[in-house]
Amino acid sequence: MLIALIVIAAVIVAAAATFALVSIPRRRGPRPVERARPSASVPTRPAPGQPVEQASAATGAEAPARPALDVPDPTAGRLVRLRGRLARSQSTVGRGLLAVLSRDHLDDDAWDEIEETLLTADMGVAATTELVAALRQRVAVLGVRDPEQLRALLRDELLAQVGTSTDRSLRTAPHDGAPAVVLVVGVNGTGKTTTCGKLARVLVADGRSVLLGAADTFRAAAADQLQTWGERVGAYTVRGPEGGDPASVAFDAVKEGKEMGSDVVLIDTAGRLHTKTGLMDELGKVKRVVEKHAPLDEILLVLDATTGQNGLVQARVFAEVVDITGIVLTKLDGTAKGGIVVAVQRELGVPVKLVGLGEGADDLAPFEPEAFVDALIGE
Ligand SMILES: Nc1nc2c(ncn2[C@@H]2O[C@H](COP(=O)(O)OP(=O)(O)OP(=O)(O)O)[C@@H](O)[C@H]2O)c(=O)[nH]1
Ligand SMILES: [Mg+2]
Repeated sequence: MLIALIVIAAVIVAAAATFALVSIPRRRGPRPVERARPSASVPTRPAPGQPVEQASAATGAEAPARPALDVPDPTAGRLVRLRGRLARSQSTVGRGLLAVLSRDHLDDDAWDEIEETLLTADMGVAATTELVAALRQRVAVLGVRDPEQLRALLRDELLAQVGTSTDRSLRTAPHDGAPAVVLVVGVNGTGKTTTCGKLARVLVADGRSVLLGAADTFRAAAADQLQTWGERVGAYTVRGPEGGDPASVAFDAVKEGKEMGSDVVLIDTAGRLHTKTGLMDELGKVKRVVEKHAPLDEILLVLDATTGQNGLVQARVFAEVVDITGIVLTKLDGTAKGGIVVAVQRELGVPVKLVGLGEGADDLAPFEPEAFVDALIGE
């Protein structure tokens, strides 16, 4: 009996041990380390034409569940849709001007008030003087007193100052088998990284493939910020080690963009004070190094519209170091000084190509003079 019990117990122990061996997974070696964010200047990248999600799966790493890609708003007519954001400019500039213009007598004081309103809106002395002289003459010659006609004349003169025939298109079409290269520059906090992110969305909405270059190597957070924007629309980000050479990241980004067959390479740079020569020299170097691949297609200067005249000083210095091809005026939603559009174009002889009208992902609009002036004076 005892022997039978011992045999049964032995069988049970053996069965339990076998079960444990089969059901408990064996670990070979240490637990795998979570895949670190790439820190080399050229991280593993998707193959040409391969979407970013597939590329990370192909690396063999456990790909984290990616949220579905955003579908950015279409870009056509964005400024019309966002015109409400210019409400502060509208109430001070547009309504102010129309209120004076519809007085019974337009005497010298009234014209002085009109001038004052335009100057307060940061339009600048030269443009204001021109506009007031032209408007005054037309009102006198035509003897216009009807508010609707006065409004039409004001619209005409504002449009003449903003410029309707300027080419404001962004050169973002690939050419000679290589991507278009866009460099984004400006002082600290003007909205460069946000603009790169929003612009990537604009380009994706228009059917282009985009690669981002995080040439702001001062802070790791800057590259993270850009990469987050990119991931939302499937744009791959080339980044470098913190404190690394921004010119080499920019160079690598263009090289990667060529190899991946991207349409556009969009390079974000660190904010730099226009008064610090070392930083401005560094920017010149970024430009020269990228141009070893090919000339830059666009150099966009990002200006914060709320900084007024100081923005013009920055614009002047940046234009001396790199050849600015377009201006992005950000934060126009937070200011009554919409006239800065006119002043900065006059200052640089370069068109405003994009305007930032809020912190939302699609609050960046291609600049359209008619929509802008209509928003300014109210329809
Ligand atoms: N209201 C408003 N805020 C904006 C706009 N564009 C950018 N911002 C905000 O401005 C702040 C600075 O934006 P960033 O893109 O980080 O600026 P940056 O130029 O890259 O800054 P640095 O890299 O530090 O020089 C953020 O809080 C943005 O959300 C805009 O058009 N309207
Ligand atoms: Mg930035």
